Amino acid sequence: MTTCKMSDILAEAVKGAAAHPRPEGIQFAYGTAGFRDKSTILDPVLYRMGLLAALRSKAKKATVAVMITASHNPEPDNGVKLVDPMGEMLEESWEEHATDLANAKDEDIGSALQRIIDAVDIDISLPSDVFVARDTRPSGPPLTQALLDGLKVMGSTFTDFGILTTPQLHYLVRCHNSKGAYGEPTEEGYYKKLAQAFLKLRKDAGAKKKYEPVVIIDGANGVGALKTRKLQSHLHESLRITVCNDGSSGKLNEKCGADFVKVQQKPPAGLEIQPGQRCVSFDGDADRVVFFYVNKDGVFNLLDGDKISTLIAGYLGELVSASGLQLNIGVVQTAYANGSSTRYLEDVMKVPVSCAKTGVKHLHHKALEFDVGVYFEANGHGTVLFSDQAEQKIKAASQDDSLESSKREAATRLTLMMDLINQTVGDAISDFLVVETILSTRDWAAEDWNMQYRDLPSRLLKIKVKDRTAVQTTDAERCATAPAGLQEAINKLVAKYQQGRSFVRPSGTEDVVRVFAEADTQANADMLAHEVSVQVYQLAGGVGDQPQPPCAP
Ligand code: NG1
Ligand code: ZN
Repeated sequence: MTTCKMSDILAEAVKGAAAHPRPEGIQFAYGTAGFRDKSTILDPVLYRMGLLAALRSKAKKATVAVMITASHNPEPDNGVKLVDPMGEMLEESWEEHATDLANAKDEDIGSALQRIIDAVDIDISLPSDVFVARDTRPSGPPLTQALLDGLKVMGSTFTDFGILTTPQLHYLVRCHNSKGAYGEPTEEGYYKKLAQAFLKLRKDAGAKKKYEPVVIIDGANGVGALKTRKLQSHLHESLRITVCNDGSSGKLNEKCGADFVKVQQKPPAGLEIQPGQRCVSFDGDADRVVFFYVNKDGVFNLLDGDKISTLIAGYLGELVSASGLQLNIGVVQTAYANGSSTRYLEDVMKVPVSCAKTGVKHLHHKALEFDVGVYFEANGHGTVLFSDQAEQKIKAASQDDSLESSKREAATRLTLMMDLINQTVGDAISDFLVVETILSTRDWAAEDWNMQYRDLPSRLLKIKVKDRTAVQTTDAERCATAPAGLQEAINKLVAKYQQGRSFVRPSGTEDVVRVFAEADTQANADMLAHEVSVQVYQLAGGVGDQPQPPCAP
């Protein structure tokens, strides 16, 4: 940087805004997934996030990262989120700074930056460094340019990694800031770290009766498909992967991808599936994953985030017991977790379960309370966190020659699982390899995994209202505190149904109120969701036509 005089930098930032003018009348908000909107209006937001990322880097005295993606949203959308030095989501208190800066008028950018500098007490003369990546959306390159313009104005150094999955960028920034302790800070380093752990965990696998090392991946026509192809050469012949929806013809997230499969409860377009064939769907930036198969009667079976966390918690729990280490394992879910999964974890597996608010940062935070914290949203976003102390104990046990070999062996497998798991954030590629490892070790087909517990039928609906903030909640979103009377109405409806459960909350990413219901049969879950929707519509200012009852099957 040629000068570090604050007034010069602020004046440059205002001048630079001329090339990235902010449209009148739009309010942006940094929500659970950063900023997300139609890509055509995001240019000024990206410029400002360049300015902000430089400040964040100065404040943390470390490299931070910026990911340009709208995940599972349709292709014309895009978005941006900041990543903190150890690969965590941006600290919550900075979300407000991001929103303020994004909404400042062009000429007020200087004072908006000044407010942040004063509030956080940032030494502007410090250097800043930012890692940048994007998904495959066509709007990615121009939006990257706007971001880089913001970084350049601040005199920040940066590395533009081009197209990466979201979790790859989280991995890279953590490797870089931990000086390689977390892994080699390159894309190749990511594949090598995962593949080495995966191959070692497979080495002693004996002959299999049920598990077949053959899988079809639905890449959502996005970055996950490209990166899985790169990973494949590192896996040698250990796993035969067919990548479908690889972006060569279809559109990103259109009738495919993890969100489509979870919400529609059906296979994506573009896959030819044999009965029992294990299939995997990634989302548009490859931080979510769900598995599914179609049985011999043609019935679709989904193995979502709840099934994944149950599988992982069960296996890690066995390894911890076998190692003789005293470590507590817990699972973190949201209210969207299927009730059967919570009951199975608590009553059968005897694993403590915590419920967090929607949004991975809330789950991540709660998972830190355990030595080994497994967290997943039902939609397939999740990972496992090992506390520093757990990590040290596990590593020490794996090298302790005085331990019985079975204990040492279990600890060694745990160290390999730690390498295979991307602890920075939910990672479709890493989670996929973790699941494959466990299924192979257990010699399970998808059907065996699915039989652990039977999901309760559920329904997720969305209702448009005048102002979604009219709905407020407490108790990890399971209880509505506003509008008046809504929770009482929900309680009455729920009481009519066997195994009924329902809750409502305002979405953090769309202008809607979400309604969730589950019950003993699909028809009852559908009816309960409908009846609750009508209450939301009537009490919370619904717009458009009143919700219609579900059609009879
Ligand atoms: P909202 O729109 O707040 O429900 C959705 C998902 C979250 C999370 C975020 C971020 C559901 C019901 N909600 O949030 O779990 O993944 O998007 O992408 O799946
Ligand atoms: Zn995603």
